[in-house]
Amino acid sequence: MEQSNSFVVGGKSFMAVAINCAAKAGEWIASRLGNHAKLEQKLSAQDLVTEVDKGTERLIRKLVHTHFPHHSFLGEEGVEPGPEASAQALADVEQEEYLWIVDPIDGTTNFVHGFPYFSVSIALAHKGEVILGVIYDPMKDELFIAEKGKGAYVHGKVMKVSEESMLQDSLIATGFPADQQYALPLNMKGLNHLVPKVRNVRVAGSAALHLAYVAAGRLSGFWEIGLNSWDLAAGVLMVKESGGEVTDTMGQPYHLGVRNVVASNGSIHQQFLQELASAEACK
Ligand code: 2AM
Ligand code: CA
Repeated sequence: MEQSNSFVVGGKSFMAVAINCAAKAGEWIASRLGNHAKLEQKLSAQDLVTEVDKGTERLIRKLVHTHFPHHSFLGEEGVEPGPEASAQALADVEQEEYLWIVDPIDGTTNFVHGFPYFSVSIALAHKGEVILGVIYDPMKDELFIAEKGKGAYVHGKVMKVSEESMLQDSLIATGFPADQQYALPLNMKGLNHLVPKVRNVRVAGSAALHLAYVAAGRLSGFWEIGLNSWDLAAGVLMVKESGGEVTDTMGQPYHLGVRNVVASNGSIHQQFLQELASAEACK
């Protein structure tokens, strides 16, 4: 891929470092599948972390700081569980010049159960705007990349969103949030309403990979309530650079603080938002 000179520091481009991080992290994660020693619950039995999540985040942080020692870093495992802590951690660094936003394993529940659908998600934001995203699926050895203004690629092939123009022809995805007070009931309302209106719904367990699949045209759309910046940042850029649309569930533009997201091929976006609104499943 062509690199702009402004993206090159000390000979290594941001994208080269991001890809290197994702590949190394993915290799390490795959080697520990079915072989992780320690499992901890965060907020609930649905909210898990292993020593592999933590080790992978350390690996990525170290590699990023080797090349870019002055860049800021926001990773899931460096933040206390819960939406308030996430919002505060983001607010603390959001306006930094360069901020790496990392989810070392997106889909930890799948990783723990040996269900082969999880990913490494790495984004780079410049003054609050995402300029680069890399998502790596180590089980399929699939690398999805996007650079702002330069398109999105899976293994070197240009990605393009799907062409469905009606919800009834659409395959969409969502996730069941761990937060059972607020996020889960809202998502269930949307799910109940949407299932009969779309071709089908998939709930595969990694928000980042769902977004990469929307970008690749394998899913027509995705929505979920209660996500964090590290689940979304890389995948959102990917969807946009593949010709799709991303907003919050109220139809407002995406920014790093968005937790309730709707991503689609663009053609179904308004209908998707309208159905969520009529289900009162937006907020
Ligand atoms: P994770 O595996 O990195 O935690 C599945 O619905 C999606 O929700 C996954 O991307 C998962 O990311 C994320 N997720 C799981 N627990 C969560 C929590 N407590 N808060 C926010 N997102 C969560
Ligand atoms: Ca994670």
